[in-house]
Amino acid sequence: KVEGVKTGTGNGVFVGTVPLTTTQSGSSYQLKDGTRGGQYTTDMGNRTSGNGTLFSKSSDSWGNGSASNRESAAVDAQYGAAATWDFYKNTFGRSGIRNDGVGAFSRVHYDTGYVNAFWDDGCFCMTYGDGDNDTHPLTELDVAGHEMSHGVTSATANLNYSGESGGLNEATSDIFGNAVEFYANLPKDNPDYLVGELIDINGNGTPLRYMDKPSKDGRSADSWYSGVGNLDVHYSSGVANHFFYLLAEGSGAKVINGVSYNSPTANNVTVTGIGRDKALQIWYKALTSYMTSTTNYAAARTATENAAKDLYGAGSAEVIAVGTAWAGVNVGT
Ligand code: ASN
Ligand code: ZN
Repeated sequence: KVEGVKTGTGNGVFVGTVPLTTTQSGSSYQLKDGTRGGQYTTDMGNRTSGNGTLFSKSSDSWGNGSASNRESAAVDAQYGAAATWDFYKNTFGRSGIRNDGVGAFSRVHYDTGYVNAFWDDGCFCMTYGDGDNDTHPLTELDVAGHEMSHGVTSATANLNYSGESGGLNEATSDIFGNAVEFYANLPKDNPDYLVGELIDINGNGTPLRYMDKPSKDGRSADSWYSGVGNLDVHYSSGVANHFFYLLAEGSGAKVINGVSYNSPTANNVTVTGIGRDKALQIWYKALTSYMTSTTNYAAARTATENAAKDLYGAGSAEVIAVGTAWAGVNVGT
């Protein structure tokens, strides 16, 4: 009997053609990655209970790029889990969602017409619906990274999922979800500061969220105000998403990978960006060393300033930029 780690080929709905680490078991191949904590993907068969059936077949080539092929969404999910694993490992030295070397499994084709995706700490698993008419699976890479980052937040700062801490929890997922997209840098998924731009979840080609100017979605907050914690956490997140964009890229107009952004600020502040890599290190250090379940926006400013101080030194340009970016979203001015 042959067992072992193999490299198969996938053609996903959103990732395009990618290599996949698979497992050979006898004469069949499984969508299971023995090199990243045993991460695997199952087909829920449109049910909402149980953990589905492991994708398994006689050849090591998966999906055809169309959502009507059941393997295509599974390719996205399996690749998304691998890219998220590699992003955390190679960017922060984090080994899996709980930093314990254990991989999370993914479940696709959950329910019918289900327009969402979610992380669950209980099963330590990721779940994706197939979207409207079961033709728009929620398996885009930034969504995969977003959802699995909820597991990272839960294992670290454990930010309460309501009020301002809830907005910070959601923003952490948008920040790292988009960072996974930048990390993978796929030709079919141009890295950007938009969330869910390929899914067409609104049916008019617009993304779910915008980090440069969150209010472009019609609901999210661009800046802090005293009632911002009363918004749904997916809209109060705008303050921190905007902060992160400003810290990384700076205020004003900019074109990145062919996408145009225009990030206005509160208080007429001009922000000069310090780049994505440093901004990510600061957010991760703040999340894992300083934020707690009750951290609000004022405390997030202190947490990120402390993180920048640890990483780059007191009085460094990076610490100053963190303060300026928060001022640009009206926190702690
Ligand atoms: N997709 C949603 C999210 O991650 C699921 C939820 O409501 N938590 O924000
Ligand atoms: Zn979320």
